[in-house]
Amino acid sequence: MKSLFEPVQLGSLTLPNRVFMAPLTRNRANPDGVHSELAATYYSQRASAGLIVTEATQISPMGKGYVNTPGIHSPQQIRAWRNIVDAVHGHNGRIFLQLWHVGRISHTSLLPNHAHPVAPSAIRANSHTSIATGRAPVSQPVALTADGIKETLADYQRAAGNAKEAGFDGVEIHAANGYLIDQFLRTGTNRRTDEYGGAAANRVRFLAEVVEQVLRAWDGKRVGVRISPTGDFNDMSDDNPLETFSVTVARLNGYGLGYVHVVETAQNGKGSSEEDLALSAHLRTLWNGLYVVNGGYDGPRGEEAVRTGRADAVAYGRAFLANPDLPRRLQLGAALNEPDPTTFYGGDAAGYTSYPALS
Ligand code: 8OZ
Repeated sequence: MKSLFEPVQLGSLTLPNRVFMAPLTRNRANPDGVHSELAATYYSQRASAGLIVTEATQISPMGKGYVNTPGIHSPQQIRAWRNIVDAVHGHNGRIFLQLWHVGRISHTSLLPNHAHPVAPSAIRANSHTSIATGRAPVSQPVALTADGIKETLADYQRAAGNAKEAGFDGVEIHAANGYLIDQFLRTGTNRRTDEYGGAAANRVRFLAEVVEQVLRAWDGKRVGVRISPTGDFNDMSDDNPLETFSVTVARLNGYGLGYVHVVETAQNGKGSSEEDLALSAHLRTLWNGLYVVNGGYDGPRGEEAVRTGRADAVAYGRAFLANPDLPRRLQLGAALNEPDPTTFYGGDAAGYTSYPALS
């Protein structure tokens, strides 16, 4: 019988427990996507996680979709991340960078020369983002050309190399929540008629090529992929999630990756349905690496998922945001600090580095 509080091996990396910190967008980098010292404090406070997955981090200027999110494409950004990684390692932690391209979920005011966002197909999302002046509907995207796809893949390769330069222990490819890779995967956003569209085997091609770029810099076990098979955030839909994501997971099996990280909730505020959990349980049977689940887990449900073998690890978002010492609290069954949604996105130390650990 496994427990949340037992170590697990991720290639050559020993994770001391299976309580992961989920990626959390916090919008506290500067307008150039460079983190401050405050982020080093925030992440190092949470170093007792089995694994920290950073907030989503844009691989290129075109990959940005929200105000004040960090990047991993400029020397200043890499230096700032290096400082954060050093702080986490100084507290005996392990940290993967989440590689992000938002695709159509962006706004012309955030992009170089007010460019339109790029996507597999020119379908605008019924969705909002945050820009310098506040909340705004996302802009009309343009469909990526064949050359545009090649350039984007090259951006992934550079960003993966930059993550290595910054000293990260690995990277997680963000293929969830309605961003660029997910837009390729699902039928609602992919109407392409070339080899990147149509059958599921074609829709998964872009993700597979991203993985291949990332593997030029990283050993497979140091790479995870995050998917959200039943997520509807960012106006997402798919005609057949079972088929789409079975083909996705089967294709990923060929690369010897460290883990898949499955967002099990639709993010419509309803939590995980029986259907969400059944699809996740099915994908687990198809997958040959570690299986990480996420979405509204508390301590007992997380422990049960690991004990029953439904998951190898559980990623906690809101709970980790509000409890820097979450693994210890879950193990003790201690009370948890309540997350404050008014300080999730943007702001300063309040609601970021201010949550107390148990004394
Ligand atoms: C919340 C706000 C902005 C971005 C995701 C990167 O859902 C995000 C995100 C979440 O994956």
